Amino acid sequence: MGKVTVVKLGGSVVTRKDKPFTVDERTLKRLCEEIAASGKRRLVVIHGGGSFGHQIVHDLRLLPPSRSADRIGLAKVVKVMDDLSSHVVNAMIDSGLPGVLFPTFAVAVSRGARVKDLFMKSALMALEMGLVPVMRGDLCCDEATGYAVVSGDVVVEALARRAAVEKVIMCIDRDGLESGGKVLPCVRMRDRSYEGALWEGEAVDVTGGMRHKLEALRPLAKKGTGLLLINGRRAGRLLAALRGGRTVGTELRW
Ligand code: IP8
Repeated sequence: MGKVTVVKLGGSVVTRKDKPFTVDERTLKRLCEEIAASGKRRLVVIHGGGSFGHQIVHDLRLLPPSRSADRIGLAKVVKVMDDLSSHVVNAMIDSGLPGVLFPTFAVAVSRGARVKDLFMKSALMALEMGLVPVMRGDLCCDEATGYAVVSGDVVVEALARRAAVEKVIMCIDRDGLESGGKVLPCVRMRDRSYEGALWEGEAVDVTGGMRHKLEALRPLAKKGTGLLLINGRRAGRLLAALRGGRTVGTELRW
């Protein structure tokens, strides 16, 4: 089985942070078209929660997890993420990408917000059939806390533990990690020397922002998986990254 490329569509890229529960249709369409134009098909697409998931978890005060949390509230989180996933899958199909959804809630169990079990057989078979599995950050049943909000980056790492992933391209709403106003082309993860380049986002983020993202990806850097942060809001960068060409962004190495 050939190696897989993972594209993470950050929630801050595919939704509008100024408008809760609103998809950035134009950006989503363009990103899907860039994926389609790259010709890559051994792909898994993972999207974040953006102004859908983060907003509802925040509004309904579902974190930290509580045994007595309103069950309708929990169901609403999955429903809202289903809505966002459905936009992603529609945009993929419209661009000629055979996206099929594997909702994380249905295929994963977490323990302390880390993925413990991930049922991958159907997604891997779908990949072999030439389909493009779509997963996401999501609410999960959690062995320690009843439920947890698992970020898409944690799903990326869990997936890479179970499938041969050669490259992860993370589309965020910045050019990469920066120092002194300049994008850092490469950052070493071994000693967390990137800490000074992190920022606090302005949008509601219930899964811990950039710090949490990078922490989730550290084991992949250690394994030697190619990791690239690029700006999904700039046209052409995802396409260049998928083609393996040079583009503005930050490579994460061990
Ligand atoms: O945006 C969060 O996923 P992320 C998922 O990848 C929810 O951190 C439901 C907020």
